[in-house]
Amino acid sequence: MSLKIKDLPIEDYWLSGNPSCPGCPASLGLRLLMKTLGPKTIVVIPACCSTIIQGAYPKTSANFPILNIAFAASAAAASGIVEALELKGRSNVNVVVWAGDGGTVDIGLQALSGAAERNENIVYVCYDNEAYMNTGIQRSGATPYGAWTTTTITGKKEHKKNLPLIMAAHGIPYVATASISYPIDFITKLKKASKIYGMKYIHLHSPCPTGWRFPSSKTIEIGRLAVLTGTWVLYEVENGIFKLNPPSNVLIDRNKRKPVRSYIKIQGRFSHLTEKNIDELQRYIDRQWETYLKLLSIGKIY
Ligand SMILES: Cc1ncc(C[n+]2csc(CCOP(=O)(O)OP(=O)(O)O)c2C)c(N)n1
Ligand SMILES: [Mg+2]
Repeated sequence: MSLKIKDLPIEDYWLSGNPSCPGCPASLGLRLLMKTLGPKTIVVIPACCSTIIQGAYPKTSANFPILNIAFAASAAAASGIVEALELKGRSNVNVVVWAGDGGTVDIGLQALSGAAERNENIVYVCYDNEAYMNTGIQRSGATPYGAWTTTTITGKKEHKKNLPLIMAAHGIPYVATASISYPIDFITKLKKASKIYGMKYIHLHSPCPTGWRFPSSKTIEIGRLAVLTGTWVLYEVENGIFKLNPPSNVLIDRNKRKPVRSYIKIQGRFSHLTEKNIDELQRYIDRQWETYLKLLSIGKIY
């Protein structure tokens, strides 16, 4: 039977009244994560918006243990916690990394790759708001082509780095993509990941009203459009088996995908795009889908 939101406990470990921006996907994601995994969870958070929205010492919005760590070091720090818990014979504690895209696809990548290669028993969640938001909306390796940021004022020239597939190339037991706009899918993947031994990687697409320049009431709508246009694809790679998840599984047929225009037209960060830029973005999405269709046809990719 599939999970429902009402199956989640009433308890909140990520407390209300925290200083996140209205419509913040990081705050929503962390709240869902803690409701799903429960209080026997240690969360490692590198420098990012989530460190700020915890609040200033001695007050905090987090009613669970957090290790705030240097930007590049979260997967290494989590590896250390896992080893210490194993030495103490404590096997019932989830060790989770909750990191932004900058802290994952750029600066934290070597620590993450090392932990993946060692198959450390960690759930690593990257909440991807597609820029370095905390320090003022600078571009990251996860920023999409064409997007305005304060360091790409005429639009980014390069496409987004495909980190979930890079993680799959490590051959780890579980890789999944998720979206803040599909909470049941995210929660189901988190639950599954917490029961698997070894390295688990979940990449959570997280539309940011402040950085993407859209009204704070539209976070969920924009995340849905990312998926329905095929710009963000929901899938899992479980023990090497590649599988598309709903609703991405019905978007195999290109005609069922909405045009990328319907996703970008409501975001200020794309307002300067020319027709040529939009075509380039659409072609990139179509090329990505060709890759996913090939992976689907192979089935077991490692
Ligand atoms: C080595 C190092 N370089 C730069 C910084 C400054 N810094 C802190 S948070 C941050 C941005 C983090 O971006 P991301 O990981 O995407 O998380 P977000 O802020 O978007 O939530 C930067 C550049 C730092 N703390 N340490
Ligand atoms: Mg970010």
